[in-house]
Amino acid sequence: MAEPEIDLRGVRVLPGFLGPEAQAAMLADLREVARAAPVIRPVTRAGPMSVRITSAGRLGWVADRRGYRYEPCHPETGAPWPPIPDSVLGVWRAVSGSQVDPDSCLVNLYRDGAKMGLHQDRDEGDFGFPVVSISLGDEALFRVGSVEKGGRTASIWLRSGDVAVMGGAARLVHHGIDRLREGSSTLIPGGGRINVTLRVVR
Ligand code: MD3
Ligand code: FE
Repeated sequence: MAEPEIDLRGVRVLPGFLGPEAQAAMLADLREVARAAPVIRPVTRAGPMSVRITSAGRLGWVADRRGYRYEPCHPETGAPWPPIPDSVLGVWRAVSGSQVDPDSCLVNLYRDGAKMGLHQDRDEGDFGFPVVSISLGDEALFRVGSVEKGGRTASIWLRSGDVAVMGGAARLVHHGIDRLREGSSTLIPGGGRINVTLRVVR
C-alpha cells in the first residue's frame, strides 16, 4: 500500500513514490547524464558550494562568481545538456499536474557533509509552474520556511524514493538541506545522496 502523502507548509511530500527498482533504474540514467555532462563544484561569490551539480534538459542551472542563471550548454565542455531521462520525466508527468514538460533537470550530489542553506528558487521566468524534487540515496533533513525571510520552519527527513511537489504558494518558500544521515541507504555505491529537481524555466 502507498504511504500517505504529507503536507509540509504547503510542500507535498510523497513518501516512497519510487520503489527500489525504479530508484536503481533512475540512478543508472543519471550516471549517463553525468557521463555526458560532468559534475561541477560551483564557486559562487559566497565561495565554493558543498553540493556538486550537473543538469539535463534544454537549460541547465549554472552558478559562478557572476551569479546564478540558466544556460543551454555545460560551462566547461560547451556541449548542450543531455536530454532529461524518461524515468525522470515520468515522475514529472505523474505528479506535477502540468501539461508542460520541464525545461530543466538539476542534479544535486551530496556527500562528505554537503548541505544547502535556506534559499528561494527564483531564477525561473514563471513561478506559476511547480517544482518537482526526487530524492535518491542517503536520508536528508529537509527544512521549509516561509515566503518571507525569517519566521518558523518545519523539517522532515527525505528518504530514497521520496518525491516532493512545490506548487502554488509553496513555490516561493525558503527551503534547504541541513544535513545527511550518512550510511542510511545502500543505493549509491560509496554513499551520498542525489536530488533531482525539475523546473519549467521558459
Ligand atoms: C521548495 N534542492 O536545488 S529539494 C535546489 O534536496 C534545492 O537538493 C534541495 O533546493 C535538495 O534548489 C531541496 C526540495 C525543493 C526543491 C525546490 C523547491 C524544495 C523546494 C522550490 C521551491 C520550494
Ligand atoms: Fe531550492
